[in-house]
Amino acid sequence: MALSEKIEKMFNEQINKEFYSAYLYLAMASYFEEQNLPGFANWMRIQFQEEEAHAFKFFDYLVERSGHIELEKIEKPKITWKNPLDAFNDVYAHEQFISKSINEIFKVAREENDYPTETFIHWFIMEQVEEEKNAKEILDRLSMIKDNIQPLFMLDSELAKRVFTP
Ligand code: OFO
Repeated sequence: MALSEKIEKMFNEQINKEFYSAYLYLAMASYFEEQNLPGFANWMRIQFQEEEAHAFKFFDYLVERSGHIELEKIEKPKITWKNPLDAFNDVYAHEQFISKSINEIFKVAREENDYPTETFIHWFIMEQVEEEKNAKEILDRLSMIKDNIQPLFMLDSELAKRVFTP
């Protein structure tokens, strides 16, 4: 079964969105480095790697289904934030946006009876549950921390332990 033009277009757009996500988190990594919060920066660097891996999953699927890949320009991300809370508000909002985009692919795959695509996208649906949960947990903790330096540094040390698990 050939991939429909609609699905092919959505996958190409999703590759771009995943690379944009990677770029956004890399921008946040540099912001946190400048704030002397290396743990937060580490968390963002790992997030960058995860997003790149996501983009490649879509890329490889297009290759497997003999789809045409068209790489578009990656938008320049925002480069500064008011504080860590502001940055994580953006992370959470961005992940919600990505979840909507993934769900839309699932919906179209269903409408088109494209079972392989529907199956492929299951992994991403659950990954987005994880992505939103991770962002929300840190966001909630930052909301409680407010301007208290000590707990902020404690959270920074925790985030320094994150490792990349593809
Ligand atoms: Fe690719 O999950 Fe975040 O954006």
